[in-house]
Amino acid sequence: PSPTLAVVGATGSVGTVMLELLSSRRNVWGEIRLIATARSAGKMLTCRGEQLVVRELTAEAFDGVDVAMFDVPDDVSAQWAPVAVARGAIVVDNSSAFRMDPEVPLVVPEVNREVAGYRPRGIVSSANCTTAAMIMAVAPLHYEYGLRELVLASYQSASGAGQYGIDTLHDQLTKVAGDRLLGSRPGNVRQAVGDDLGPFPAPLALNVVPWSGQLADLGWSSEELKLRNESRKILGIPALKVAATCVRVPVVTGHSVAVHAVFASEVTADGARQVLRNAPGVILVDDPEAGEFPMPIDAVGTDPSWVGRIRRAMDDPRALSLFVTGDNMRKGAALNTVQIAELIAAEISKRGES
Ligand code: 11C
Repeated sequence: PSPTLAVVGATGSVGTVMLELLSSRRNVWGEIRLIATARSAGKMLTCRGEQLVVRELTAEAFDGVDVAMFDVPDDVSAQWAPVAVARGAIVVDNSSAFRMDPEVPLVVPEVNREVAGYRPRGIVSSANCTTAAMIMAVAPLHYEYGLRELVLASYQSASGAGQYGIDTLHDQLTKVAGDRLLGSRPGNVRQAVGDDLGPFPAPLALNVVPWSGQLADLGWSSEELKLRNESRKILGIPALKVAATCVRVPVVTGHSVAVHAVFASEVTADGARQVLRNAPGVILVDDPEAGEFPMPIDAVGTDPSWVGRIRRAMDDPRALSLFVTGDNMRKGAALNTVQIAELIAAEISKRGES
């Protein structure tokens, strides 16, 4: 029999994309069970053309489940993933709760699928959305040239902060539309937007906000440290030098990263383009003359990381600058999690055959 899948957090914005993907990808699952907190239990959602009722998150909900995908806040994952494992499920978790646990593999299948099988805690973590988009482009370049250092600046969309983030951005855009003086006088955007900043620390409409996540050590944000720690773990370079600045921009969906990567050996822009043309899950969009750049408005709703603006550094023959954009709800979240779950489904099915 095909394995049973649970989707925990099925009613959230990433959960919604998970159900779309499960409806459109090759069907490897038997039963699909939708699970959410008590507030959403009882709702009906469509998956694979079937109407399914959302069950409440309880220990019993995991009975008979082979693989459970979690997209819930960190504290909910921390509490409930071990419960699902105790009930016999393998958990694929998209929160940051377990990503840096040495006994939990952190997986981006195109890059390090081989580590997904070693999971002593029964949990596999899916990478942070900004890391996932960026690493898809950087990993193949690392295998070719030997990565030494990353300097990153992110341009993260509102949907990284969930439906609340999307709603907040749209509400603010409505408030600022039409007034042509907004943005040309100090404070007038803040005044027009008002006090409702949603999940962001400042108005996002007509602005960029150099902040995402929580305050961590020495002024770094948690999101910036995730980029550093997760890149090191996924690429298996524990001492990789990484300096990241994470910035929220008024984009609905699609996280972008400006990457400056320093390698052990000399690089060429054409060589890098060739590597990326052949890389799985990457689309090369690099023709500035024709106005073709990787941009969130084009990448939204697609699976790959879009890469372009590839240049060799003027002052260092071992360094490349490039720009990456990906749909943070897909490769950055739902898609990567579904891909990992599919790897495990294949493992289970193979075991069943032997
Ligand atoms: C954001 N990247 O854009 C965050 C959201 O570690 O999975 C995802 C947080 C995470 O706000």
